[in-house]
Amino acid sequence: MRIDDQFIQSHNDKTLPAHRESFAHLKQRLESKNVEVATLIEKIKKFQIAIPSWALGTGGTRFGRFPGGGEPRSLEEKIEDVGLLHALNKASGAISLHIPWDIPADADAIKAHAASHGLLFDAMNSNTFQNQPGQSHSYKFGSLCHTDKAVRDQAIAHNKEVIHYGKQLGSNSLTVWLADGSSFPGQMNFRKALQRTLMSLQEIYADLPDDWKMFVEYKPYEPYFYHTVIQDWGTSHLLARELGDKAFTLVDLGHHLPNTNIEQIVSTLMWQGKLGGFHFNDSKFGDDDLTVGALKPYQLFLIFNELVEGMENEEGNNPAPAWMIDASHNLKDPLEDLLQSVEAIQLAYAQALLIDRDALEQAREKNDAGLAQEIMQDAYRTDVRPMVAEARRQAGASLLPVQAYRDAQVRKNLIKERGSKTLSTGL
Ligand SMILES: [Mn+2]
Repeated sequence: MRIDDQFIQSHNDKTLPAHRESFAHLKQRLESKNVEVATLIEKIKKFQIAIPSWALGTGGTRFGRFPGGGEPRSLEEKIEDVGLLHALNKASGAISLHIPWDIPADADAIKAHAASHGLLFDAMNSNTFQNQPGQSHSYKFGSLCHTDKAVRDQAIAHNKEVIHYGKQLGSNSLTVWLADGSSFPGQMNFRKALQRTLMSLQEIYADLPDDWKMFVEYKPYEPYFYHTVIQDWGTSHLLARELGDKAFTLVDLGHHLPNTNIEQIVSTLMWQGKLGGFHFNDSKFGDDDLTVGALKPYQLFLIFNELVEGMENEEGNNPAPAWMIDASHNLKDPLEDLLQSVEAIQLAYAQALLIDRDALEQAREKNDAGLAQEIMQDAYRTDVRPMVAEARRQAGASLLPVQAYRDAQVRKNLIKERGSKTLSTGL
């Protein structure tokens, strides 16, 4: 199924008068405060968030999985699903693949298929947290950190294979998330496990093309419950520093213990030019992988405040981070959920762009905590939905992506095309 421009246009026409009125009102209010609305809209239009191939089907918990039907059965269909999202919001112009779930049989054909939907290939993801059929060695006790060199070599070779596929597709980055760790005190030598991980990453890094980046993701617990080898941003940053200029830390919102000040981590990494990528999701307890902005939109705004500061700071040397949603869909329609996530990201970004940075700096210099809060919350409490909708309209996207998705009866059509009992590869 494809959604064409004509559908978007006629769907927009229905709500255009109401949109124009609310946008004009917001524009007037912002321009009275000397905000350059047209400039902000251009920034919002350019902001693209990659969709991971594994978020397109029903996820699950360790207790069960309740598929909703019409899920993509192949890499081609995953690309088509992201194409639907991109047609609706013009902000999901890239797909992030996972190997071995998404091995392209014919890379040129896959590339052309993606291009026909206006999509590029974002970071490639390796998988050493599962054993694959026919695999010689088990990752039960780790991969890049493993005590047995043969297991480490197998994991290194796999990552090199992922780079190989990525090169064929025109990707330019590799994300390494390791499940490696231990569940019992005393089980693993912390220092040796980290040293072995660094040595393994160095071998993968040596294979990285010059114009590629390596993102090292961290996570404090799970699937192991006592320790993970790369538990926090400091450990990831240490590895990225040791590896070299092409290696960066990747921050996943869900990979923090409760109440961690994630915005501060963002600030520090961007100062060091080492924030490579960002995985968006939301959570209440742990790595819940819920819809972005579903629970803590203010935290998301505070994070975007630091991201904007890092991106727009003239002294900043942080390369543009790679943005991706990393979520799992157990209850909601995955595509509808992803549309909601992208919109939440756009809203937080737009609100952060509204912060009066000069006034905020002055308040900070004077240690005026009250005024600083007023400035931050004035931006956060501005309803920027008409501005984000206008950015979408100008980009040829839908004013109301979720409503348009429903009105186009996308899921019903996908079930008709693919069947009600489909299994997305890898899930
Ligand atoms: Mn992640």
